[in-house]
Amino acid sequence: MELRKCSIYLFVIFGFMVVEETSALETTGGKLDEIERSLKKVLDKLANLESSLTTKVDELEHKLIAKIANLEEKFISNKASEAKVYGSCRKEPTKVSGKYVIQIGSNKNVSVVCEQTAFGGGWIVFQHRFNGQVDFYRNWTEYRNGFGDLDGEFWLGLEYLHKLTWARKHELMVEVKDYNGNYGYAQYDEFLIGSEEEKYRLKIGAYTGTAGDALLPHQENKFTTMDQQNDYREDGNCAILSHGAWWYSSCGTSSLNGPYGNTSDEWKTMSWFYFRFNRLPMAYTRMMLREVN
Ligand SMILES: [Ca+2]
Repeated sequence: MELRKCSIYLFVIFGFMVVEETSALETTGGKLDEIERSLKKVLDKLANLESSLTTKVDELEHKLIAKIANLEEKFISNKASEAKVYGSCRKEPTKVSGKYVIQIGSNKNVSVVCEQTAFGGGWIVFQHRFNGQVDFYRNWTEYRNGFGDLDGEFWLGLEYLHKLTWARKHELMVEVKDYNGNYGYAQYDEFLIGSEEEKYRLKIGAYTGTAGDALLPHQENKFTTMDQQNDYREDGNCAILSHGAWWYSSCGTSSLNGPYGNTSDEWKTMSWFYFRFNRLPMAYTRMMLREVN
């Protein structure tokens, strides 16, 4: 009897425990459900974030690629414009007169002044005088290599004239203006300068213009400087007699590298005889060459 009672008690106690345990489990299950829902919400949010981040990253990537392509293009075009050096003022596409770098001879880049508008443009200026600030009484080496200031008065150099005119056919333009403001020009349809061995011999074509053909008596003459006499005068050096440097004959009808200044001493002038049939000085001279097609 006692044992039976005991068994009942135990059974009841066990029953209680089972009930309690089940309800606890039920509570835990609810919580788990809640946690699961929260987790799902978090995961959903993460998925949203991931997709919007992916979109943003894609957008940025596209922008970056476009920027890099743009920069690359700019860099290439800058490099191309920097590297683009033409063989003459005529080939230079910019039609503004001024200083340019052109290629003369085998890959030599030289700064020159281009006249890009007067007489149709495309002219390389090789002599320019207008204020007397540069001394033109110079030796052979200086006339060969050039001297002066491209922003002012200058002589480009015989070696460049030789290289240019031997590579391609050129024409010549000479401009003069006297101290009364009278202006004239002389154009020659061919201009060819020999090598240094040939003493930079002058060859000119047919003349047209308003200044007179004062180079005609200098046709085929060699260049003469104070230290290198290649003229035909027997009693002296025309470069020294004229204080200049030119394709002197004996000594001839022009000397545009003579001394600058308004003087009545006909031997000491920048002269162009056939302009006014005298050797009176010029206040302005400009000599230019242009390649011919
Ligand atoms: Ca002589």
